[in-house]
Amino acid sequence: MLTISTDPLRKQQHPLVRKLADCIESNWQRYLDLSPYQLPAELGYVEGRLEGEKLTIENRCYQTPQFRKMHLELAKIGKKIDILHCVMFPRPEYALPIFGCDLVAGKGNISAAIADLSPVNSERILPEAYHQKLQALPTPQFQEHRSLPAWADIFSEFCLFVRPGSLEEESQFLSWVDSLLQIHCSYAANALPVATEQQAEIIAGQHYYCTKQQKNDKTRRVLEKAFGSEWAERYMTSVLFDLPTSS
Ligand code: 18B
Repeated sequence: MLTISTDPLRKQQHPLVRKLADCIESNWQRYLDLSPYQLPAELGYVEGRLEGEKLTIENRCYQTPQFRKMHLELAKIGKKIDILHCVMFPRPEYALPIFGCDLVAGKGNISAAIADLSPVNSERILPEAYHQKLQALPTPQFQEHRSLPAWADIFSEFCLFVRPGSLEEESQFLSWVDSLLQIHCSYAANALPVATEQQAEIIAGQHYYCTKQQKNDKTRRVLEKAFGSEWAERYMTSVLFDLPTSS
């Protein structure tokens, strides 16, 4: 078993970012058989400067028999902003949705908290087992839901995009993500590979997902300001949302 050690950046981050990172990793450890995943050299830990503030990025990346890449990224902009980004990309041999989560915490408050299990088959529907389990969960209650930008047609009907306004809402977001991960990781651990003919459809669905995520200007702008536009482009297409290839 691969043991996950805690990293230094996490200790300095917003409590919800920290708890969410711990929650993600404990679900990974509990249900899946992790091995390391090599990110492109020199992109594991990155430092830059953004408007006089230091931008630090720390990446953790694993793979398993079912997932080609499980990426957890923590970023910090000076004392101002903490970001958690996480995506689990299934291997094309498995008809599994993509788990994705992004949390942007400003000074004192969380400005954006989003989590989803996004279907990537041509019908764009989740497996029936997911549907049933997600529907049975208590609906989380938030004062402020945020509306999705135009590129975000990749998300499922269960996508949660909110601005948590209290500790109570923060813990509701955390337990919602914990439930998504339990459903997803336990199902994935027992999933069987699909027929070879179906893999092209899965690859196309993941391509579509990545191409859309690469259109997130808010993410791009943060990276561009600190590292320049070429670097941002390379980072978004090779670390955050790299396209799958057939195996
Ligand atoms: N993202 N996010 O991951 N993004 O990566 N994120 C923001 O309050 C970063 C994902 C998503 O309203 C914002 O408006 C940086 C995944 C959506 O137009 C900032 C990194 C998902 C929005 C960042 C990062 C995802 C959003 C603005 C690399 C979903 C709203 C915060 C570490 C599964 C977009 C705000 C909009 C917002 C930044 C979604 C600053 C730098 C996996 C939908």
